[in-house]
Amino acid sequence: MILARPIHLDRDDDLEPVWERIGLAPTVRQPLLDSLGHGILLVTGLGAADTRLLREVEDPRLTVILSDPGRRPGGATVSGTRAGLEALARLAEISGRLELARALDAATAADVPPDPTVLGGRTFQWGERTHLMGVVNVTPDSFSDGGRHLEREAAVRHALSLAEAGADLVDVGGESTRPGAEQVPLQVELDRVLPVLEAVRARSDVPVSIDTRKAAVAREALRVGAVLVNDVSGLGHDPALANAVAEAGAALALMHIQGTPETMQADPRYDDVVAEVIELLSGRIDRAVAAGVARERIWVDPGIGFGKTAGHNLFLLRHLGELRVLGAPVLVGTSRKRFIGALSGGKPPEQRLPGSLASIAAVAVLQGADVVRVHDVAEARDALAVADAIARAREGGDSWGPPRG
Ligand code: HH2
Repeated sequence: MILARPIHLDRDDDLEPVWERIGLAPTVRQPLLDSLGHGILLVTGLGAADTRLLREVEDPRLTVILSDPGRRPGGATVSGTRAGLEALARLAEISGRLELARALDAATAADVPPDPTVLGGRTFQWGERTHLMGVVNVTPDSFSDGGRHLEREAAVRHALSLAEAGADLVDVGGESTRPGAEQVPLQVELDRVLPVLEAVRARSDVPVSIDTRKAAVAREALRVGAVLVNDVSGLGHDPALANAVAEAGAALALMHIQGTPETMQADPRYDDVVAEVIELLSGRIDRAVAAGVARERIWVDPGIGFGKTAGHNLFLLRHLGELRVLGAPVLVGTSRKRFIGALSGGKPPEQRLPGSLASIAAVAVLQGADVVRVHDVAEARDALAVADAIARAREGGDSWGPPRG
């Protein structure tokens, strides 16, 4: 697969207010943006014809650096103005290099927020702030809160309190997917989650997602009012899950995992973890769409801790924005995970809140995530309010001195 990833992509909204501040007319600003907006793309998976096309580029707006000639598949970095990168995509298109053209288009559009997702009565408008998915584990053995909400009323009360604290949606799960966890029989999982879903739907209008790998659980959960299926196997466990989502017109979160929860932490290995996560998710999006799921209702998740070392997790979080080439909202779950305990001196799950908040603030400032999946919604809400405000503080106003005129 040819993959073009933005290593760096200037955001137009950094430059606009500066130019407004110095009094440049809008008609002058746009051509300037086209000539100055700058990007560096990493392009991998190139065939011989794609490499040839890139070698022959003679555009003064672009610098192309190609991998060693003998390397297959080939790679390149392409840097230059936005207008130059867009012109290269058109050149690839008219030269019949359609996969390269599509990859370049996806990379240059990576800073455009995906279309909004409507879930239940709520519209999730991407790009404006980081949204919160609150975790409700109806399990005896989840790694951080196993057994606390196994009883139906405790789980329902917990879900309602997360909604009250500001969760944009709550994610109900009846099977732990912690490293080494064994599968839960279908009927046990159904008995855990269905009564909770029904009660939450009856007592709140918060959208509810079902965290399951099983099509039969997804189907029943959607029937009683869940609006999104969160599949940590990314359709790798039960392909019929996509049909259940399609039939209900529901939304689908596809997570990346290497291996299965039983085995995933044995010896996770990647040559290029970001590329491999993007490529697998891209294939799974196609699989979901082929089964009838609406493309604009699919979210993606890199699967932090699912077949990854601490180093893989950190690198993925630092480069999370590159998942934007998939054109889908990005969901990420770091809350209380093992790498956070390790980084904070070996703390157990119940002492990982400060580290968890730091991780969501970091991804919010880097603007890599649209939704973060957390156990501690009230605390996360405050952390994100601050981090999102810092990330978006580019409106001009006092920042650029006293108003003109
Ligand atoms: N992490 C867990 C479970 N589901 N879903 C998505 N989309 N992304 C994640 O990172 C993710 C997830 C693991 O956390 P938790 O539910 O608290 O633990 P357990 O699997 O032990 O129940």
